[in-house]
Amino acid sequence: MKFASTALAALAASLSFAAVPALAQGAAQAAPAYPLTAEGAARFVADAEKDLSDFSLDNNRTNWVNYTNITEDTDALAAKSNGDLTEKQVKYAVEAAKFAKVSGLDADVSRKLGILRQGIVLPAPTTQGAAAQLSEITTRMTSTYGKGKGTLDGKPINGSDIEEQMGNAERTPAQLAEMWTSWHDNVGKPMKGDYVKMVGIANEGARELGYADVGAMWRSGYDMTPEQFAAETQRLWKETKPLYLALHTYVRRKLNEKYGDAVQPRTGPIRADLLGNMWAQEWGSIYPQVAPAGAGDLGYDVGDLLKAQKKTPVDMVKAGEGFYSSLGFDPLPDTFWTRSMIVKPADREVICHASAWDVDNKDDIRIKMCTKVNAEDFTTIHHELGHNYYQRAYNKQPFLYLNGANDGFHEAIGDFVALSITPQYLVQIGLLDKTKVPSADKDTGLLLRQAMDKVAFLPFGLLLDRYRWGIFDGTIKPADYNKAWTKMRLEYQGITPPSARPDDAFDAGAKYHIPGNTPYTRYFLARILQFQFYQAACKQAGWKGPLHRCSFYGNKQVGAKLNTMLAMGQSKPWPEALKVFTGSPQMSAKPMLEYFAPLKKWLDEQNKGEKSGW
Ligand code: X8Z
Ligand code: ZN
Repeated sequence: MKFASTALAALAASLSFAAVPALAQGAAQAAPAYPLTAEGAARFVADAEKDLSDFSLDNNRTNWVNYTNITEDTDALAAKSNGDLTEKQVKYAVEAAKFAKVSGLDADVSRKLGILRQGIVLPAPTTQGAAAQLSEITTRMTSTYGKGKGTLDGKPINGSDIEEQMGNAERTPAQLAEMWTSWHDNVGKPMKGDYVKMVGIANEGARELGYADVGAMWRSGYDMTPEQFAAETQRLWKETKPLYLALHTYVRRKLNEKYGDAVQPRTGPIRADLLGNMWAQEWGSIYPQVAPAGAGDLGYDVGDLLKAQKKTPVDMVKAGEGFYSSLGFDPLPDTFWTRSMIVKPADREVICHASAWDVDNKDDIRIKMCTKVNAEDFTTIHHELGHNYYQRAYNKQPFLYLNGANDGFHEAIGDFVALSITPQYLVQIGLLDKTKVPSADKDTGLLLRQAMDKVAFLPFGLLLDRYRWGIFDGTIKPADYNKAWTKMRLEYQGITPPSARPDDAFDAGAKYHIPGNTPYTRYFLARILQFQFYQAACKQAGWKGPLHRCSFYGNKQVGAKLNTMLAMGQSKPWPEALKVFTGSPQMSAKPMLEYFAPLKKWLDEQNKGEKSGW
């Protein structure tokens, strides 16, 4: 299964988390009749689990080949395999529903029935040919995204290069606007027709399975009711929103000082293309432009350190592996190094958006990235490896439990580890000279640098699915797709496109997870959870200083405890897994707020007299 990005399927396990759609028919032999008894349910679950498990190896390989070499042929093969998977998944979901009222079910059988019913990312109706049609559409969308180009100075530029250039401080506002607009026009707009069709088919599939729509299905995967889950996300956002607003106000003022009123007014929303990232989801690459004089000069940038030592992408992955090894995890298998795609191949089209795979659900773990030597990708490597080590830790679980405690956990592990990339840690691994460790008076700068990525992301992490929930439940109609997107980007993030957008655009489609159909609330949850994990690990390690200076590098006890949580996979409700590592079964924003508390105080002082909000 892949965890990446794309979406798919869901079922738990295996398949990729990525975008691919699900499966289907294939095993079209007449299903054996299972009596509606506890024993019948147990037999049904065992057979379904075995069939899905057997199918997954071939499906994973097919998707890997497609994602790392996009051609008409690999598209066709992937569409076929994923269509077959969807059919299978739907068949089992329908069957699983029949056992809903059976009493005396074994606890694992009951949990697995729930996973079979709920775990399809994009269900197709059982109508002949529907799964195949859905799969063709989703394959076309992901491959279109993978091959997408924008322009810079009128010349075509591919996805991973344009992402890098959006964070390049030397680009002018005109160049940033050109890249932003061309990417949204070229990549998003052409897929709108397919997206509308996809929503119709998948919603029909969800209704056949007894859900109101696909969004309701997505909200049902959290060991609580969909309503409770939506309320949880709202609670966490309410708690963290003041911190986001403070950051927004401060960054807007700095951009106004840099660019002047004509480009970035002092009040109102921030121009989306000025924030160093195509989607304005993380702002860390413009840190030097907003750093306060004195306290903001950290004296180093991880990307510059890597470049100065001529580190390669493979070196960066080795450094990531080194962190996990220091916690006591086994080294990556040799096949990781021979089978992963670590840099963008020059001779073919690929999906550059980073992902992590476990092709055989055992130890054939791999990453797929178009790595650039910079700070952002150094963090992303730790993120992807977090998926791989999680996959390996739970590989003894039965197939339907081969997954994170919830999807936010899967996204949080690598990020939590990367929070330990402190200056002192960089010294330990020989990247930073020990005389260059920023002194305590640079704490504000260190925290601001982190907030530019972690805090800035929160509203984006939330709005992507709230937008799709609206599309799936029909509140947002196709004619309003773009207006609604721009409105929500304003409402949540306080950002605005560099120029007015045409009504028939589909700007959301220019973000990988939309064509990829990867549910996105997982990343919002992960931003919160990673600070819970980090605070717990630092406590376990006996850390006494300011939280953000803590690195648990080399701590085998932390590693052992982490492994206990990871090895559970999806076998128990997520609050139990959370409790194993943190001692508490509740998601809480408190650790994140504590981490950033000194920064919040500083931002509030800086923002005196400024108008907050937009
Ligand atoms: O998609 C990803 C990972 C793969 S699971 C690279 N992330 C989100 C994104 O890029 O939009 C990580 C952070 C948020
Ligand atoms: Zn991820």
